[in-house]
Amino acid sequence: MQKLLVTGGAGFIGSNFVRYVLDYTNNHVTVLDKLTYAGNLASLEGLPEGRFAFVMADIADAMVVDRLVAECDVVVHYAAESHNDNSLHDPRPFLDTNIVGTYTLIEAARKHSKRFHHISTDEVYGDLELDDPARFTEQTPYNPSSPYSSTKAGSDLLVRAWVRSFGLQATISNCSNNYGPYQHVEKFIPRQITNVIDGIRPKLYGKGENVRDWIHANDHSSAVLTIIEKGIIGETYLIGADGERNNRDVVELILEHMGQPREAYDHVVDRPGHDLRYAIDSTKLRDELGWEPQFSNFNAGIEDTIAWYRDHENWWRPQKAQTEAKYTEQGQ
Ligand code: NAD
Ligand code: TDX
Repeated sequence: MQKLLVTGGAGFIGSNFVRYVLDYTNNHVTVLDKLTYAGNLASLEGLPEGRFAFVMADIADAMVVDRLVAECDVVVHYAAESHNDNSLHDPRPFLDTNIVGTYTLIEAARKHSKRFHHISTDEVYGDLELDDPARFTEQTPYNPSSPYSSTKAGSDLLVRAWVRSFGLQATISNCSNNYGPYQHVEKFIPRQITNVIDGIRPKLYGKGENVRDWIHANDHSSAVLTIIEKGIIGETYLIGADGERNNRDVVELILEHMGQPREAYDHVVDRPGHDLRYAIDSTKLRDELGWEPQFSNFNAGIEDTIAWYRDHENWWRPQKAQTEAKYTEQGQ
Protein backbone atom coordinates (compact mmCIF):
# COMPACT_ATOMS: atom_id res chain seq x y z
CA MET A 1 0.00 0.00 0.00
CA GLN A 2 1.30 3.42 -0.97
CA LYS A 3 0.18 6.87 0.14
CA LEU A 4 -0.52 9.10 -2.85
CA LEU A 5 -0.81 12.87 -2.57
CA VAL A 6 -2.96 13.98 -5.52
CA THR A 7 -2.98 17.73 -6.18
CA GLY A 8 -5.99 19.08 -8.07
CA GLY A 9 -7.94 15.94 -7.16
CA ALA A 10 -11.25 17.83 -7.06
CA GLY A 11 -10.93 18.79 -10.74
CA PHE A 12 -12.01 16.88 -13.84
CA ILE A 13 -9.04 14.60 -14.51
CA GLY A 14 -7.67 14.53 -10.96
CA SER A 15 -10.97 13.25 -9.55
CA ASN A 16 -11.09 10.60 -12.28
CA PHE A 17 -7.60 9.46 -11.24
CA VAL A 18 -8.59 9.36 -7.55
CA ARG A 19 -11.59 7.14 -8.30
CA TYR A 20 -9.43 5.00 -10.60
CA VAL A 21 -6.72 4.46 -7.97
CA LEU A 22 -9.24 3.63 -5.23
CA ASP A 23 -11.01 1.18 -7.57
CA TYR A 24 -7.97 -0.63 -8.96
CA THR A 25 -5.31 -0.52 -6.19
CA ASN A 26 -5.22 -0.68 -2.39
CA ASN A 27 -3.39 2.66 -2.17
CA HIS A 28 -4.42 5.52 0.12
CA VAL A 29 -5.14 8.91 -1.49
CA THR A 30 -4.91 12.39 0.03
CA VAL A 31 -6.25 15.14 -2.22
CA LEU A 32 -4.73 18.63 -1.94
CA ASP A 33 -6.98 21.10 -3.72
CA LYS A 34 -7.72 24.81 -3.37
CA LEU A 35 -11.29 24.39 -4.66
CA THR A 36 -11.09 27.18 -7.22
CA TYR A 37 -14.11 27.73 -9.47
CA ALA A 38 -12.94 24.50 -11.23
CA GLY A 39 -12.77 22.31 -8.13
CA ASN A 40 -15.87 20.48 -6.94
CA LEU A 41 -16.16 18.29 -3.85
CA ALA A 42 -19.22 16.68 -5.40
CA SER A 43 -16.82 14.97 -7.81
CA LEU A 44 -15.36 13.06 -4.84
CA GLU A 45 -18.56 11.95 -3.12
CA GLY A 46 -18.95 8.41 -1.84
CA LEU A 47 -15.25 7.45 -1.67
CA PRO A 48 -14.12 4.95 0.98
CA GLU A 49 -13.38 7.00 4.14
CA GLY A 50 -10.52 4.85 5.44
CA ARG A 51 -8.54 5.22 2.20
CA PHE A 52 -9.25 8.83 1.30
CA ALA A 53 -8.61 12.25 2.84
CA PHE A 54 -9.17 15.79 1.57
CA VAL A 55 -7.14 18.91 2.39
CA MET A 56 -8.26 22.29 1.11
CA ALA A 57 -5.15 24.42 0.45
CA ASP A 58 -3.11 26.16 -2.22
CA ILE A 59 -0.21 24.23 -3.80
CA ALA A 60 1.80 27.45 -3.49
CA ASP A 61 1.42 27.35 0.33
CA ALA A 62 4.88 26.01 1.26
CA MET A 63 4.02 25.12 4.89
CA VAL A 64 1.03 22.93 4.05
CA VAL A 65 2.81 21.42 1.06
CA ASP A 66 5.88 20.53 3.12
CA ARG A 67 3.78 18.69 5.71
CA LEU A 68 1.68 16.78 3.18
CA VAL A 69 4.63 15.81 0.98
CA ALA A 70 6.54 14.59 4.06
CA GLU A 71 3.59 12.29 4.93
CA CYS A 72 3.15 10.70 1.47
CA ASP A 73 5.09 8.23 -0.71
CA VAL A 74 4.25 9.65 -4.15
CA VAL A 75 3.09 13.10 -5.31
CA VAL A 76 0.83 13.09 -8.38
CA HIS A 77 0.53 16.68 -9.55
CA TYR A 78 -2.66 17.56 -11.46
CA ALA A 79 -3.49 20.97 -9.94
CA ALA A 80 -3.43 23.78 -12.49
CA GLU A 81 -5.33 26.64 -13.96
CA SER A 82 -6.42 24.68 -17.02
CA HIS A 83 -8.56 26.78 -19.37
CA ASN A 84 -6.97 28.53 -22.37
CA ASP A 85 -9.77 31.09 -22.74
CA ASN A 86 -9.36 32.20 -19.11
CA SER A 87 -5.61 32.51 -19.58
CA LEU A 88 -6.17 34.98 -22.43
CA HIS A 89 -8.25 37.27 -20.24
CA ASP A 90 -6.47 36.94 -16.86
CA PRO A 91 -3.05 35.22 -17.05
CA ARG A 92 -1.88 35.92 -13.47
CA PRO A 93 -3.45 32.90 -11.71
CA PHE A 94 -1.80 30.68 -14.35
CA LEU A 95 1.64 31.93 -13.31
CA ASP A 96 0.85 31.64 -9.60
CA THR A 97 -0.49 28.08 -9.75
CA ASN A 98 1.20 26.47 -12.73
CA ILE A 99 4.66 27.94 -12.18
CA VAL A 100 4.98 28.93 -8.50
CA GLY A 101 2.70 26.10 -7.33
CA THR A 102 4.75 23.50 -9.22
CA TYR A 103 7.98 25.03 -7.88
CA THR A 104 6.63 24.77 -4.31
CA LEU A 105 5.76 21.10 -4.77
CA ILE A 106 9.06 20.03 -6.35
CA GLU A 107 11.03 21.81 -3.65
CA ALA A 108 9.16 19.78 -1.02
CA ALA A 109 9.54 16.55 -3.02
CA ARG A 110 13.28 17.23 -3.31
CA LYS A 111 13.66 17.97 0.41
CA HIS A 112 11.83 14.79 1.44
CA SER A 113 13.19 12.61 -1.44
CA LYS A 114 9.71 11.71 -2.68
CA ARG A 115 8.66 10.21 -6.02
CA PHE A 116 6.95 12.90 -8.13
CA HIS A 117 4.75 12.58 -11.21
CA HIS A 118 3.98 15.75 -13.16
CA ILE A 119 0.84 15.94 -15.30
CA SER A 120 1.11 18.08 -18.39
CA THR A 121 -0.38 18.66 -21.80
CA ASP A 122 0.44 18.21 -25.49
CA GLU A 123 -0.13 21.97 -25.87
CA VAL A 124 3.47 22.59 -24.76
CA TYR A 125 4.50 21.52 -28.28
CA GLY A 126 2.46 24.23 -30.01
CA ASP A 127 0.37 23.10 -32.99
CA LEU A 128 0.60 21.18 -36.27
CA GLU A 129 -0.74 22.00 -39.73
CA LEU A 130 -3.97 20.23 -40.67
CA ASP A 131 -2.34 18.36 -43.58
CA ASP A 132 0.92 17.54 -41.74
CA PRO A 133 1.35 13.75 -41.39
CA ALA A 134 3.54 14.38 -38.30
CA ARG A 135 2.39 13.85 -34.71
CA PHE A 136 4.00 15.06 -31.47
CA THR A 137 6.64 12.79 -29.93
CA GLU A 138 8.81 13.12 -26.81
CA GLN A 139 11.45 14.73 -29.09
CA THR A 140 9.23 17.53 -30.46
CA PRO A 141 10.62 20.96 -29.45
CA TYR A 142 8.58 23.07 -27.04
CA ASN A 143 6.66 25.90 -28.76
CA PRO A 144 3.63 26.90 -26.63
CA SER A 145 1.10 29.47 -27.90
CA SER A 146 -1.09 30.64 -25.00
CA PRO A 147 -0.49 31.90 -21.46
CA TYR A 148 -1.91 28.54 -20.29
CA SER A 149 0.35 26.36 -22.42
CA SER A 150 3.43 28.51 -21.79
CA THR A 151 2.98 28.19 -18.02
CA LYS A 152 2.53 24.42 -18.40
CA ALA A 153 5.70 24.32 -20.54
CA GLY A 154 7.48 26.34 -17.84
CA SER A 155 6.35 23.87 -15.17
CA ASP A 156 7.61 20.91 -17.25
CA LEU A 157 11.01 22.58 -17.63
CA LEU A 158 11.22 23.22 -13.88
CA VAL A 159 10.60 19.51 -13.22
CA ARG A 160 13.24 18.52 -15.79
CA ALA A 161 15.77 20.91 -14.24
CA TRP A 162 15.04 19.58 -10.73
CA VAL A 163 15.65 16.04 -12.02
CA ARG A 164 18.98 16.95 -13.58
CA SER A 165 20.32 19.39 -11.00
CA PHE A 166 18.91 17.94 -7.78
CA GLY A 167 18.16 14.30 -8.61
CA LEU A 168 14.39 14.73 -8.16
CA GLN A 169 12.75 11.31 -8.63
CA ALA A 170 10.27 12.54 -11.24
CA THR A 171 8.45 11.48 -14.38
CA ILE A 172 6.36 13.70 -16.68
CA SER A 173 3.40 12.91 -18.91
CA ASN A 174 1.91 15.11 -21.65
CA CYS A 175 -1.61 14.10 -22.61
CA SER A 176 -4.02 15.18 -25.36
CA ASN A 177 -7.58 16.53 -24.87
CA ASN A 178 -9.61 14.58 -22.32
CA TYR A 179 -13.37 14.02 -22.33
CA GLY A 180 -15.80 12.20 -20.04
CA PRO A 181 -17.93 12.81 -16.91
CA TYR A 182 -17.18 15.58 -14.35
CA GLN A 183 -15.62 18.01 -16.87
CA HIS A 184 -16.37 21.68 -16.16
CA VAL A 185 -19.01 23.24 -18.46
CA GLU A 186 -16.51 25.85 -19.65
CA LYS A 187 -14.77 23.17 -21.76
CA PHE A 188 -15.78 22.41 -25.35
CA ILE A 189 -17.67 19.09 -25.13
CA PRO A 190 -19.61 19.66 -21.86
CA ARG A 191 -20.37 23.24 -22.91
CA GLN A 192 -22.07 22.07 -26.10
CA ILE A 193 -23.92 19.15 -24.43
CA THR A 194 -25.32 21.38 -21.67
CA ASN A 195 -26.14 24.11 -24.21
CA VAL A 196 -28.28 21.65 -26.18
CA ILE A 197 -29.98 20.52 -22.93
CA ASP A 198 -30.75 24.21 -22.25
CA GLY A 199 -32.03 24.87 -25.78
CA ILE A 200 -28.96 27.02 -26.68
CA ARG A 201 -27.23 26.39 -30.03
CA PRO A 202 -23.63 25.03 -29.72
CA LYS A 203 -20.88 27.60 -30.33
CA LEU A 204 -18.02 26.81 -32.67
CA TYR A 205 -14.94 29.05 -32.63
CA GLY A 206 -14.04 30.27 -36.13
CA LYS A 207 -14.60 27.76 -38.91
CA GLY A 208 -14.41 24.75 -36.56
CA GLU A 209 -11.57 23.16 -38.52
CA ASN A 210 -9.25 22.93 -35.50
CA VAL A 211 -8.35 19.35 -34.65
CA ARG A 212 -8.04 17.90 -31.15
CA ASP A 213 -6.83 14.36 -30.31
CA TRP A 214 -9.52 13.11 -27.90
CA ILE A 215 -8.88 10.59 -25.13
CA HIS A 216 -11.29 9.35 -22.45
CA ALA A 217 -10.26 10.51 -18.95
CA ASN A 218 -10.22 6.86 -17.74
CA ASP A 219 -7.52 6.08 -20.30
CA HIS A 220 -5.50 9.06 -19.08
CA SER A 221 -5.79 7.72 -15.51
CA SER A 222 -4.70 4.19 -16.45
CA ALA A 223 -1.71 5.67 -18.31
CA VAL A 224 -0.65 7.79 -15.32
CA LEU A 225 -0.90 4.82 -12.96
CA THR A 226 1.20 2.76 -15.39
CA ILE A 227 3.89 5.48 -15.46
CA ILE A 228 3.92 5.74 -11.65
CA GLU A 229 4.31 1.97 -11.37
CA LYS A 230 6.70 1.29 -14.27
CA GLY A 231 8.05 4.60 -15.62
CA ILE A 232 11.77 5.38 -15.70
CA ILE A 233 12.85 8.33 -13.51
CA GLY A 234 13.64 11.42 -15.57
CA GLU A 235 11.59 10.27 -18.57
CA THR A 236 8.69 11.98 -20.33
CA TYR A 237 5.79 9.94 -21.75
CA LEU A 238 3.20 11.19 -24.25
CA ILE A 239 -0.35 9.93 -23.64
CA GLY A 240 -2.83 9.71 -26.52
CA ALA A 241 -5.41 7.32 -27.99
CA ASP A 242 -5.43 8.15 -31.73
CA GLY A 243 -8.61 10.22 -31.43
CA GLU A 244 -8.10 13.08 -33.92
CA ARG A 245 -11.34 14.90 -34.87
CA ASN A 246 -12.10 18.44 -35.94
CA ASN A 247 -14.38 20.55 -33.74
CA ARG A 248 -17.14 20.74 -36.34
CA ASP A 249 -17.38 16.94 -36.51
CA VAL A 250 -17.58 16.75 -32.71
CA VAL A 251 -20.39 19.32 -32.52
CA GLU A 252 -22.31 17.54 -35.29
CA LEU A 253 -21.91 14.21 -33.50
CA ILE A 254 -23.24 15.71 -30.25
CA LEU A 255 -26.22 17.27 -32.06
CA GLU A 256 -27.00 13.99 -33.81
CA HIS A 257 -26.87 11.98 -30.56
CA MET A 258 -29.12 14.57 -28.89
CA GLY A 259 -31.80 14.38 -31.60
CA GLN A 260 -31.05 17.78 -33.19
CA PRO A 261 -30.30 18.70 -36.82
CA ARG A 262 -26.53 18.34 -37.46
CA GLU A 263 -26.26 21.98 -38.61
CA ALA A 264 -28.03 23.53 -35.57
CA TYR A 265 -24.93 25.36 -34.28
CA ASP A 266 -23.47 28.90 -34.50
CA HIS A 267 -20.01 30.07 -35.56
CA VAL A 268 -18.66 32.60 -33.04
CA VAL A 269 -15.53 34.76 -32.83
CA ASP A 270 -12.34 32.68 -32.90
CA ARG A 271 -9.95 32.26 -29.93
CA PRO A 272 -6.87 34.53 -30.37
CA GLY A 273 -3.81 32.43 -31.26
CA HIS A 274 -6.05 29.34 -31.57
CA ASP A 275 -3.87 26.23 -32.03
CA LEU A 276 -4.81 24.47 -35.25
CA ARG A 277 -4.12 20.81 -34.58
CA TYR A 278 -2.78 18.54 -31.83
CA ALA A 279 -1.84 14.90 -32.49
CA ILE A 280 -0.01 12.49 -30.20
CA ASP A 281 2.27 9.59 -31.02
CA SER A 282 2.15 7.45 -27.86
CA THR A 283 4.42 4.65 -29.17
CA LYS A 284 6.93 5.04 -26.30
CA LEU A 285 4.31 4.55 -23.59
CA ARG A 286 2.76 1.58 -25.43
CA ASP A 287 6.02 -0.17 -26.37
CA GLU A 288 8.12 0.51 -23.28
CA LEU A 289 5.46 0.33 -20.54
CA GLY A 290 2.82 -1.87 -22.24
CA TRP A 291 -0.07 0.60 -21.87
CA GLU A 292 -3.15 0.42 -24.14
CA PRO A 293 -6.24 2.66 -24.15
CA GLN A 294 -9.58 0.93 -23.47
CA PHE A 295 -12.01 3.54 -24.86
CA SER A 296 -11.35 3.35 -28.59
CA ASN A 297 -14.96 4.09 -29.65
CA PHE A 298 -15.37 7.89 -29.52
CA ASN A 299 -18.97 7.64 -30.71
CA ALA A 300 -19.92 5.43 -27.77
CA GLY A 301 -17.85 7.56 -25.38
CA ILE A 302 -19.71 10.71 -26.44
CA GLU A 303 -23.08 8.95 -26.07
CA ASP A 304 -22.16 7.91 -22.51
CA THR A 305 -20.90 11.42 -21.72
CA ILE A 306 -24.17 12.96 -22.97
CA ALA A 307 -26.12 10.50 -20.81
CA TRP A 308 -23.97 11.43 -17.79
CA TYR A 309 -24.65 15.18 -18.21
CA ARG A 310 -28.39 14.48 -18.68
CA ASP A 311 -28.38 12.42 -15.44
CA HIS A 312 -26.18 14.78 -13.38
CA GLU A 313 -27.72 18.20 -13.85
CA ASN A 314 -27.30 18.84 -10.09
CA TRP A 315 -23.53 18.57 -10.59
CA TRP A 316 -23.16 21.10 -13.44
CA ARG A 317 -26.15 23.42 -13.10
CA PRO A 318 -24.58 25.72 -10.43
CA GLN A 319 -21.76 26.70 -12.85
CA LYS A 320 -23.72 26.99 -16.08
CA ALA A 321 -25.27 30.48 -16.04
CA GLN A 322 -22.09 32.20 -14.85
CA THR A 323 -19.97 30.37 -17.42
CA GLU A 324 -22.26 31.30 -20.31
CA ALA A 325 -22.49 34.93 -19.10
CA LYS A 326 -18.68 35.14 -19.30
CA TYR A 327 -18.65 33.68 -22.82
CA THR A 328 -21.41 36.08 -23.93
CA GLU A 329 -19.31 39.02 -22.70
CA GLN A 330 -16.42 37.73 -24.83
CA GLY A 331 -18.64 37.32 -27.92
CA GLN A 332 -18.28 33.55 -27.70
P1 NAD B 1 -9.57 21.36 -13.87
O1 NAD B 1 -9.53 22.82 -14.13
O2 NAD B 1 -10.83 20.60 -14.08
O3 NAD B 1 -9.10 21.06 -12.37
C1 NAD B 1 -8.03 21.72 -11.76
C2 NAD B 1 -8.07 21.45 -10.27
O4 NAD B 1 -6.94 22.09 -9.65
C3 NAD B 1 -9.31 22.04 -9.57
O5 NAD B 1 -9.86 21.11 -8.66
C4 NAD B 1 -8.77 23.27 -8.84
O6 NAD B 1 -9.51 23.60 -7.67
C5 NAD B 1 -7.36 22.82 -8.52
N1 NAD B 1 -6.44 23.96 -8.33
C6 NAD B 1 -6.27 25.03 -9.15
N2 NAD B 1 -5.37 25.87 -8.63
C7 NAD B 1 -4.94 25.32 -7.47
C8 NAD B 1 -4.00 25.71 -6.48
N3 NAD B 1 -3.30 26.85 -6.59
N4 NAD B 1 -3.81 24.90 -5.42
C9 NAD B 1 -4.50 23.74 -5.29
N5 NAD B 1 -5.42 23.33 -6.19
C10 NAD B 1 -5.63 24.11 -7.27
O7 NAD B 1 -8.38 20.76 -14.76
P2 NAD B 1 -8.29 19.36 -15.53
O8 NAD B 1 -8.86 19.51 -16.88
O9 NAD B 1 -8.75 18.29 -14.63
O10 NAD B 1 -6.69 19.28 -15.71
C11 NAD B 1 -5.89 18.67 -14.69
C12 NAD B 1 -4.46 18.63 -15.15
O11 NAD B 1 -4.35 17.92 -16.37
C13 NAD B 1 -3.85 20.01 -15.42
O12 NAD B 1 -2.50 20.00 -14.98
C14 NAD B 1 -3.90 20.14 -16.94
O13 NAD B 1 -2.89 20.99 -17.42
C15 NAD B 1 -3.68 18.71 -17.35
N6 NAD B 1 -4.23 18.32 -18.66
C16 NAD B 1 -5.55 18.54 -18.94
C17 NAD B 1 -6.08 18.10 -20.15
C18 NAD B 1 -7.55 18.28 -20.50
O14 NAD B 1 -7.96 17.92 -21.59
N7 NAD B 1 -8.39 18.82 -19.61
C19 NAD B 1 -5.24 17.47 -21.09
C20 NAD B 1 -3.89 17.29 -20.76
C21 NAD B 1 -3.40 17.69 -19.55
O1 TDX C 1 -17.30 26.88 -27.00
C1 TDX C 1 -16.27 26.45 -27.51
N1 TDX C 1 -16.19 26.34 -28.86
C2 TDX C 1 -15.09 25.87 -29.50
O2 TDX C 1 -15.08 25.78 -30.75
C3 TDX C 1 -15.12 26.07 -26.71
C4 TDX C 1 -15.16 26.19 -25.20
C5 TDX C 1 -14.01 25.58 -27.37
N2 TDX C 1 -13.98 25.49 -28.72
C6 TDX C 1 -12.81 24.90 -29.39
C7 TDX C 1 -11.44 25.40 -28.97
C8 TDX C 1 -10.56 24.18 -29.16
O3 TDX C 1 -10.16 24.07 -30.51
O4 TDX C 1 -12.82 23.50 -29.03
C9 TDX C 1 -11.49 22.99 -28.84
C10 TDX C 1 -11.34 22.48 -27.42
O5 TDX C 1 -11.41 23.60 -26.54
P1 TDX C 1 -11.19 23.46 -24.95
O6 TDX C 1 -12.16 22.50 -24.39
O7 TDX C 1 -11.15 24.84 -24.39
O8 TDX C 1 -9.77 22.73 -24.88
P2 TDX C 1 -8.29 23.13 -25.40
O9 TDX C 1 -8.11 24.59 -25.51
O10 TDX C 1 -8.00 22.27 -26.60
O11 TDX C 1 -7.43 22.61 -24.13
C11 TDX C 1 -7.78 21.38 -23.45
O12 TDX C 1 -6.93 20.34 -23.83
C12 TDX C 1 -5.58 20.43 -23.41
C13 TDX C 1 -7.74 21.58 -21.94
O13 TDX C 1 -8.60 22.63 -21.57
C14 TDX C 1 -6.33 21.84 -21.48
O14 TDX C 1 -6.28 21.91 -20.08
C15 TDX C 1 -5.45 20.71 -21.94
O15 TDX C 1 -4.11 21.00 -21.65
